[in-house]
Amino acid sequence: MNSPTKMLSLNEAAEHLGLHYMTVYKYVRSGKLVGHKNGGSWEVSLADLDSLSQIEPAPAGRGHRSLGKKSGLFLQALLTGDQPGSWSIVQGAFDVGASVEDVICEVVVPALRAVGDQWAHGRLEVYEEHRASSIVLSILGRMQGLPQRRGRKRGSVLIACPPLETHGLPAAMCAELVRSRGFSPINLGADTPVDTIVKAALSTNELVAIVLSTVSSTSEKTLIEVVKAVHGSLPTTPVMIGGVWPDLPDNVVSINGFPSMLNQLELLGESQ
Ligand code: B12
Repeated sequence: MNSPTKMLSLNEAAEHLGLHYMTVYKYVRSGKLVGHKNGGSWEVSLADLDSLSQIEPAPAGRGHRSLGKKSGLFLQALLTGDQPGSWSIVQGAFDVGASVEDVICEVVVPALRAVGDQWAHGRLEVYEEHRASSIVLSILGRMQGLPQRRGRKRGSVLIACPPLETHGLPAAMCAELVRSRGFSPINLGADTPVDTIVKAALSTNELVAIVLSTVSSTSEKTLIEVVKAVHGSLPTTPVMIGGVWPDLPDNVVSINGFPSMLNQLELLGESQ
């Protein structure tokens, strides 16, 4: 005999998914989740909840198989502007042993890419993308309060977006990744003038490297200008640039992906 379908109230469903009540309510109102009226209240079936949380399957990843599922939930929370729910998904990932790197690379970045794709296909309003970005920024801020790696500090990493690059989020992600490995990040953020990057580098003690933060639309010409200016004043300081750019000078370390950035920094940290 089939066991009867277990029904949950929206509060119970929100707790089950680690989301805010309003997020689950919006799922029901928008038809994303089938709701059933029981008296005056909505209920949803546990089976439907479990299939909802399997949307957005895991990217090929290392270890934490549940993180792809969390990325899907995180995306839904971002899209509904559910800040507490977004943090509770991230917190849940830390609770099952995920690292800052796992969370950023396997939960946050795939969700942001999906936000970008949905915006590009006209399925998201600009305000929804801005709201999602500001939630991610607040989450990265909360990560600063996590217990820090013990042991001696491993030097500083200067992070900046080149002039005109307004996508500051990857730079903020770099800062938390670098911090999680025991380096001290100095993040100058979006659209940083070239001479400011050079001045900041000259005044930083124990500078291990400069990371120029990019997205796919960053101007390569501007990146080259920054590299020239930095190497004019600090010829031996390693400059790392995120992404694959065909025309960069040979003395630049090209880093394809955050794990590659961390590996390169580990090598530089050891050689100092
Ligand atoms: C959030 C966001 C915004 C926010 C920025 C908030 C902030 N403070 O950063 C807002 C809403 C403001 C915004 C604005 C714009 N955005 Co926007 N944005 C995004 C979004 C959704 C996420 C960016 C992000 O943080 N990604 C996380 C990074 C880590 O992932 P990634 O970019 O996919 O990966 C690259 C990097 O990882 C890099 N990389 C590789 N290795 C390494 C290593 C390191 C260390 C680093 C740092 C990087 C790196 O290479 C990867 C591939 O290129 C992306 C979508 C996306 N796919 O990313 C669009 C996206 C970058 N934006 C885009 C566009 C077009 C814009 C606007 C021009 C839109 C407009 N017409 O107004 C404006 C820019 C205005 C301006 N004057 O500059 C496009 C760029 C398309 C292109 N190639 O030309 C994207 C890809 C969206 C899309 N699918 O079309 N955006």
